[in-house]
Amino acid sequence: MKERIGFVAIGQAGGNIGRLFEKKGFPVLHVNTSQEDLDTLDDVKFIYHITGGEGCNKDRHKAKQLVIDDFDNIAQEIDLKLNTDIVYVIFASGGGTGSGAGPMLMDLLIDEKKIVGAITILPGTKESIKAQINSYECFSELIEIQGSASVLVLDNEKGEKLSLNEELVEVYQDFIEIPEKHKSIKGNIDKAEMEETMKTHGMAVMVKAKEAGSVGLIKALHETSLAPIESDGTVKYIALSSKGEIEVADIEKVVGIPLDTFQTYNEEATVCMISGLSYPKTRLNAIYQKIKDNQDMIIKNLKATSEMKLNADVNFLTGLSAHSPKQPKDDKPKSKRDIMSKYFKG
Ligand SMILES: Nc1nc2c(ncn2[C@@H]2O[C@H](COP(=O)(O)OP(=O)(O)OP(=O)(O)O)[C@@H](O)[C@H]2O)c(=O)[nH]1
Ligand SMILES: [Mg+2]
Repeated sequence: MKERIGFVAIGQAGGNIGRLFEKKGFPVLHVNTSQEDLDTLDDVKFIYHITGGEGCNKDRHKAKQLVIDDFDNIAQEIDLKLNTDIVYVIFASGGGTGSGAGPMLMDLLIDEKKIVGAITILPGTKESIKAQINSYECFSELIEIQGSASVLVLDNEKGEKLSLNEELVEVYQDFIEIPEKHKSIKGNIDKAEMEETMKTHGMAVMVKAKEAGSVGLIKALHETSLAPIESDGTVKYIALSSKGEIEVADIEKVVGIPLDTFQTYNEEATVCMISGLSYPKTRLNAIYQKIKDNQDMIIKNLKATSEMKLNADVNFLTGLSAHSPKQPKDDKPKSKRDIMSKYFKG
């Protein structure tokens, strides 16, 4: 399965996670606006420095503009380096480069008929207001991308960043290996079922439980370092290799009733992917609330250095960016221009 899945790792966090996937044997293209950040990835194979980029210092607009201006080269690089069925774009939502470039790049690649999922990261609750604002804006774009495949959301509130990276890549790798490694007369999961689960739109979780049976899996779902599953019952597929007997009905009580369940068995650990979930509303609402709670202070501080006004709601700081967007050039196909324009609304 590994050769069927490629990763575009954007920004610092994307790079850190991408490098781990590369070590596991997946094809990875590392993209950044900052040459300095790319220089920290001295052991990776494919690197692309976005033309004209000098880092984005948490400015999502800057990243978007750079992607617009260099999209043809980025797309060409992805075609050359990642000849895979599915592409996952990896980016933190709280920074500038990955957060700004990630959703728009996904949208543009989907327009090229690619199957595109994402691995993204929520900032910890104690991170800066700027990180929270970027994250909220990033998710508001991500949620609008109707044609995307599964989106895994790491939650930095759940632990130390680098350990979270390791954990995610390990469970991802274990999941991908199910068709090759786990075979049972009681049932198998084939590659088509794996792909169906991964290509499904919406948030997804992947967990691993050493403890056998339903109890182990339910505990893993509660303790996951991915964003928590909403209790609204939205779910499409469960793909599961169980250690011991797992009653799907027990899992349905936690995640809702899926359209289909693919199940096989093994003796080491339960590995499970659940896809077609809704986005982490509760967590995103808390981010929104934190921004709102601090809005007066932000406005006051920004007014002290800028005469411009703060826009309401989602595009919290639009207009205060030092970089007002240039419209995409006319030489791009209309669908691309429409997508690009969408990311500069507000
Ligand atoms: N889980 C995890 N989170 C990370 C890692 N590195 C940074 N972060 C988080 O990612 C956010 C910052 O994003 P970065 O990836 O550093 O930013 P960037 O995309 O390089 O963008 P700029 O440097 O602002 O241009 C913050 O919320 C950090 O906590 C990492 O390796 N793992
Ligand atoms: Mg960076």
